[in-house]
Amino acid sequence: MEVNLRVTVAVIIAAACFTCTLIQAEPRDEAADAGIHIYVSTDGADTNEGSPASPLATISAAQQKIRELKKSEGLPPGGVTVEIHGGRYQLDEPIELTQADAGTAESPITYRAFADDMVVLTGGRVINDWKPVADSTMLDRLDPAARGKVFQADLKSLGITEYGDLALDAEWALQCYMAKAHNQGENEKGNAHASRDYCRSGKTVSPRLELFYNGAPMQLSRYPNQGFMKIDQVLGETKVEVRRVAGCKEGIFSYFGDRPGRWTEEPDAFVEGYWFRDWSMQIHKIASIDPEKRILSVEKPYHNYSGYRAGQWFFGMNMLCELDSPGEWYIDRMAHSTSGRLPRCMAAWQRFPSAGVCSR
Ligand SMILES: [Ca+2]
Repeated sequence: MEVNLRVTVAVIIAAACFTCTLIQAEPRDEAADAGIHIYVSTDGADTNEGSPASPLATISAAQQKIRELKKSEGLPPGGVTVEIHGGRYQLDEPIELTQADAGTAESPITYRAFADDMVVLTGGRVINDWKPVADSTMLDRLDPAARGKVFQADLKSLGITEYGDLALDAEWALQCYMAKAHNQGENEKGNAHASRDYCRSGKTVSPRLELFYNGAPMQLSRYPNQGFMKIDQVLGETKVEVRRVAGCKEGIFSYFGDRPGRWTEEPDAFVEGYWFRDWSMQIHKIASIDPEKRILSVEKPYHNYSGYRAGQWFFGMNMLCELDSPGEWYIDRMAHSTSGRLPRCMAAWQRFPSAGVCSR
């Protein structure tokens, strides 16, 4: 969204890949009642001393305070307990506890919710600033039935600048990442080259965005709204045969019907499908569509489990033109590229009365 085109928004949202809730363990740890207590509150400030009347604002500040204590005076008998008051703590980065944060049997370090408070740690963002879609280029792309009912939000203004890759197998990337973290090396199993490459790159798990409202995930816009389309014929050059079932390696195929003809102006469209086996799913970005010949090609990496075969199932996703039912949403990531066509935004059907949360 370097472009100053005020598009925006829509809907609700959001998400929260990295959200957890802290509750008081039962029975209460009596040992943790001894020693030093540091208090954290959403009403606090990191310049405060961390006392009940002057709490810190972040868990990271408490962590730093404990590290400094260990280096200066050392941990006291009974250790240190971080008492976190109830509320929603939005994290820009993960909280990492290392050996530097360890206590001892005599002086343990404990992080816990204060009393019976509900503490939520989240990487998600609340989106309150929804505006009706008014940009003509966006309105033209919307299904007539959806015009006037879709709202948009400017993500950059919310500090959300990472949009992830829908084609990345996030679950596999997570498994890779965890295996590396535990010095188990790389597991070559899996069905997505992109995920392996991502894992090898040393990055963390895909920050793919999701949108939640009232704790429920919203549906990324799709067609059909239920069920699937089907591959008519596969057209790749490299033929494959798996247990007497024929297909091809390349993601090039013809389809039934005319619907994909609407998708040609969508800048960030994907298809999700079970391309060869009904239990092996993969998401691809659409590379091209020939509406006259009814041929669709996907971007590499192609499906790594056998390829593609006639009669298999798929559906289109993340297209503004297919945002045509309540609860669907769409993300425009194109301003992230050099084209800078539109501000990065989310759009969704229906204005929600309260905030949504967008994961990052
Ligand atoms: Ca739809």
